[in-house]
Amino acid sequence: MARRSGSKATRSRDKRSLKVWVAMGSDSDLPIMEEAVKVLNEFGIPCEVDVTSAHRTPEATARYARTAEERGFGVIIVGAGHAAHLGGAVAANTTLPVIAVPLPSSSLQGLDALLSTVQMPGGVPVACMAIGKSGAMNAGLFAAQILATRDPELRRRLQRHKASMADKVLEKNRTLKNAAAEDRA
Ligand code: C2R
Repeated sequence: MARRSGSKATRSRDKRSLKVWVAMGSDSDLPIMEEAVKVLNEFGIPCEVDVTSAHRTPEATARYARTAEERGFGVIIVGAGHAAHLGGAVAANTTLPVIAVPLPSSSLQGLDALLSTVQMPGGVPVACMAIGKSGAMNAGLFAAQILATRDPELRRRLQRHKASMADKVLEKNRTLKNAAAEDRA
């Protein structure tokens, strides 16, 4: 499966912008990995999504990883559940940064994927996020932060995003305090 993000923001960004490759072990991973794609779309970062498996399609996976840089990708996000081999197998075949999301698809609810992803042997780094949706969302943000090191406009958008997140928490706290004050009155 290959898909391009198509938001207005994406189209208006510099054509030379590096893309993010979002790879997942199965189409059953898509509902969670969509969180990463959503974030990339929000920030106008072009991405392509593929289902590929180090276990089931090892040669295609290695080929995708080896050619990622020449195909214009700057960061790779990988999502896999069960005995997750995908992050390591991709990282073994590229020097691009690989961000992995362990997915809760097995009866061990992601603990298996977390351990197989986070315990990489020295020499083959994989940046491991949290299990599940938060991890997928953070993978999108982390990819944006990596790309922002060479894109000041993207960095400003990330700063605005952080400030707006803080404003929302402050607003929630104000609402809570006001409700408590009304209860006391
Ligand atoms: P199915 O739903 O297709 O049976 O897949 C996938 O990421 C998925 O969460 C079940 C789970 O198997 C995972 N999978 C891997 C790899 N390939 C598929 N962990 C891999 O290469 O690491």
